[in-house]
Amino acid sequence: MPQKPIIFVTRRLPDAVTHRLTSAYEARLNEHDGVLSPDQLVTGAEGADALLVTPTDKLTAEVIGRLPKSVKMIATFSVGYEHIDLNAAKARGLPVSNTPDVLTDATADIALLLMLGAARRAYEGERAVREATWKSWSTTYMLGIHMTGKRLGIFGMGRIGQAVAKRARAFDMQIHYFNRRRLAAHLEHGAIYHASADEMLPLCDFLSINAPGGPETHHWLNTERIARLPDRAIVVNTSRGPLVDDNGLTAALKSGKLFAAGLDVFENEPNIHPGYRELPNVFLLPHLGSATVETRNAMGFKALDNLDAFFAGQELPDRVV
Ligand code: 8YV
Repeated sequence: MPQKPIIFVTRRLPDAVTHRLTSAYEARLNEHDGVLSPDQLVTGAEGADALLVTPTDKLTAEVIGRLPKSVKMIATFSVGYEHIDLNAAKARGLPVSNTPDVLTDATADIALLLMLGAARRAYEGERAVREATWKSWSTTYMLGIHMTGKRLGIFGMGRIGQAVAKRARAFDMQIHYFNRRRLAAHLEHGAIYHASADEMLPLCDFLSINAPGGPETHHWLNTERIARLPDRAIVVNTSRGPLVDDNGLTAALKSGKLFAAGLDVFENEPNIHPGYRELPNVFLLPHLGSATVETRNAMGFKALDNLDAFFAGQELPDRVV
């Protein structure tokens, strides 16, 4: 029987995924699930035919350059791939796959949770009940901002942005969007396209960030852009933390320029900007966008589909490079 390909798996995977992985491959697992250093990534890859990685693995040009020759493919357990230097992978002839589509709904659900949580003061309310500081019902107690019927701006109208829009339409929101390219008319469902994100910002009672990370969008939401938003706007981010300049956002939440924010992703996770922890008007989640049993299994299976295709000599279904 031919030898099974060796897969170096950098983080622990859901059980169902590990089961399928280990029946098809010789899997080198990270039982402790610790985040691996560049040296550990290189050492762990010794003799492996492919890597199954996650966004906590920083596959810089330097790390990719040091990978052993045995490595022939990289599959990432994520839709985002800004943690992989694609040019370096391409230069080495290493195909890279990701896991689009299967996490779209789960991530869009979290965006809506953040919008409601921020607008309706879910964190403050939860805390008041738990800490018994809630004394009595009153007509003016803990008033939030109405979401139904408001204008929502979506920065990045890819799969997840469109799924956010679909959900927001159920709240009768008027959808505005910025995207590098305008969507085909049948995908817009009435959403209003803006060729300039800066011109869209003054119309956003709510702003949802759904664009990919990377150098092009680094600190996109900065103090100047926040100033363009209407006063008391609400910002949510389910894409990548570095799209937001944390100093600018914390200052705007503190000053009251923004009513609230909802954040599932942060620069330098999990060591987030300490200012957020102090603010009552930010609803915080620990990168749970795709964190459902169904979604994480589907992401793992998709990564395996790509590895299977590669080792069968077929085209990768989700090839990034
Ligand atoms: C994942 C994500 O949970 O897929 C992505 O790009 O950001 C998340 O939803 C995370 O990357 C873990 O693999």
